[in-house]
Amino acid sequence: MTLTNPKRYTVTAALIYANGPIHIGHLAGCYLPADIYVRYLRAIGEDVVFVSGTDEHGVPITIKAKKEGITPQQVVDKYYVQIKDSFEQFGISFDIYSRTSHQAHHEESQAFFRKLYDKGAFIEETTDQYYDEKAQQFLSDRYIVGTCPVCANENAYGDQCEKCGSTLSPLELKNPRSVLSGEKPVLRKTKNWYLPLDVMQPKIEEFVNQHPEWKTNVVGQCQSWLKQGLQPRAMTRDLDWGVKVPLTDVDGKVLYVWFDAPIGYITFTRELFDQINKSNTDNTLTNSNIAPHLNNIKSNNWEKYWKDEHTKLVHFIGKDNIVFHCIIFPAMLQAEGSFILPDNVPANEFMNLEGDKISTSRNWAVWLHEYLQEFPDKQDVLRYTLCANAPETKDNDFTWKDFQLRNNSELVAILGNFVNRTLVLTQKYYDQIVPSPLELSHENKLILQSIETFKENIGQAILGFKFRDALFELMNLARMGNKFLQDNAPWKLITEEENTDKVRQILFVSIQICANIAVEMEPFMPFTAGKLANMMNLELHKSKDIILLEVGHVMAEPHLLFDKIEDAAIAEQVAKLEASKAANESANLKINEAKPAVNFDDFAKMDIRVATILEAEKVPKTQKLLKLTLDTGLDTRTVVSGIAEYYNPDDILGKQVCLLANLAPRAIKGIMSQGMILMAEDLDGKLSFVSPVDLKSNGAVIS
Ligand code: B3M
Ligand code: ZN
Repeated sequence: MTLTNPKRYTVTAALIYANGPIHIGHLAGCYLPADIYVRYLRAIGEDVVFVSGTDEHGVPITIKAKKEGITPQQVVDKYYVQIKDSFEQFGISFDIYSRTSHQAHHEESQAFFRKLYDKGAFIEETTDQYYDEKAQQFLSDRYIVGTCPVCANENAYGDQCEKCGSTLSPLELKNPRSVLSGEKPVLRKTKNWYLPLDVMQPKIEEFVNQHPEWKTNVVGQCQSWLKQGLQPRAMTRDLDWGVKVPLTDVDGKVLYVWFDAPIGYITFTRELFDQINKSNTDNTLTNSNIAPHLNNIKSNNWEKYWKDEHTKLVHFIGKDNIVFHCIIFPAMLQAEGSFILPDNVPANEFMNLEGDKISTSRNWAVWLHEYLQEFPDKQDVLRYTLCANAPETKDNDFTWKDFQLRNNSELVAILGNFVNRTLVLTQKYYDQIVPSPLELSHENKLILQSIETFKENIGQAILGFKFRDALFELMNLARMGNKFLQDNAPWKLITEEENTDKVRQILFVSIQICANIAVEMEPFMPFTAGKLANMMNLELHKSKDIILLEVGHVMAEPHLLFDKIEDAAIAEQVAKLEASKAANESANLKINEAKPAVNFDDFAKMDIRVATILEAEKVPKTQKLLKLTLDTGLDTRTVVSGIAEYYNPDDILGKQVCLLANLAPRAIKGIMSQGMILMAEDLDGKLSFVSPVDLKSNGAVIS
């Protein structure tokens, strides 16, 4: 049962770990749909706060710090700024973008924990946990990897298998190893505080069952969890990075990151209101992490947004966060008792890239900060492509070809073309002034009325979290406009005196379609909407009705809304991805292990000398072998060498090489080989000669 006619909305977007930059998968999965939803709510005048920030605790942060040889604080400081800036430039319109490392958040989540503790909501348990003796540290969550008991993926994490999506606990992993040292961990006893989700299950189930309207993928995951039966889950960890457990006599323990992170939504809402209220008294908005849309924040009390049952709480997340937002966080909220529960959790599936899973470690991603540099002023093209192709019901694929196609044959050819023709013709015939249609024909009236239907369809789809459908409907409005212009061809009619009335009507109607496109496109493509509104001298004011520009309204100079993206720009992006694939492949090659030490006498037994290749020919019926005749300084001799795949016989004549001259002779394919040419073997197995630099005498000894 969804809240009908909510009084206000609290919309959150997942608190991403501050351990790396944002990529298109994050945008498509969570941030773009959230932003479209919120922008639409604002446009229709709703009371809404839009809250997000970075998750700065948890093992992913500390692992990144170890890898880079810096402190966790340095990691989160670096990425918070980068992430916040890219979101801002991409037009994600948070009212606040904050951080879980703020003192206020530590206090908020400690108070939350304390309240549950005092109510007796936790069970205290001493259990065996994996411990890395070398690193002297308990291993929770992502500090431990091993084989997934469900799908046999060898690199499953202690909390989750990314291959099959199973949620795990470290003790379930087969062949566990420590991420810190690679060693097999041992078991040690430690005390932690658990939420008895098994006992809490009936209430959680009741809550989930109240929401059959949630997206199928979300309901599906919840039901499969509930069916398996919930297990008690530890809400504390033996770690030194995070929010300290607010109890006496507990050292080296912090709150589980999934306990404190969702409380961040609450902390940040409070922080937003603290700052707004403060600025009302001293007239300054000092903190750069807030950009409140004050017209749409109609109360000055944060509690209205978290404790009033007429508030609709919506969490936008990616599918890997479903259980935490639909089961664990609601269970925490139920146990606490004073907060509302989420009304909807519209989780998307994953966006892949060029047929392959997006991966930070393999650098297989389109990074937002790079995109913004390489395609400045094209935020909306990416917003459009990601929304048109959003992974709403299943995983989807982003390709650069599709990006180009969507820009060139949809944005440029349909939307841009329609708007441009309308505005350029109006400029040409009527000096940018909305012409009087006199009396509108029946057909024209119908067209104007149909705008209302488009508008309604778009709104319904957005409120139902069907953003692809909504965008498609917006494009249909542009398609209708294009067809209307094409069918009526005002550029032909204008030459005939008796048809000038018709031309005025056609352009009057087209202008109205353009104006409504500007309004309707704002949630999806806010930059272009702003550009179009400027060109039409139009304020994108809040209105539930369609807008009609008055006769005589003067518009500004028209410019192109979109331009074509050329093949070269796309080829550059594809080449960049190919380079990262190649880099990965070579990084995956393994260096051979070191051999045991030898003493000098062992080495001195080898008679290694410089020799020159006099003749070379392929050994018949073999792929790999060359028969070489060598001048060794001592003699002229034959050596068979497995290098035919790497060298042409003709190319190596006269080449100096190094020869192990006293290797016992042996017959290879019927040829007596007297020694062995030294070769360097590259990591990919490719062989190349080891040759003396500059030396010319055969028989020179290598020692
Ligand atoms: N930081 C996981 C993630 O970045 C986690 C989300 C928290 S939302 C409260 O995907
Ligand atoms: Zn698995």
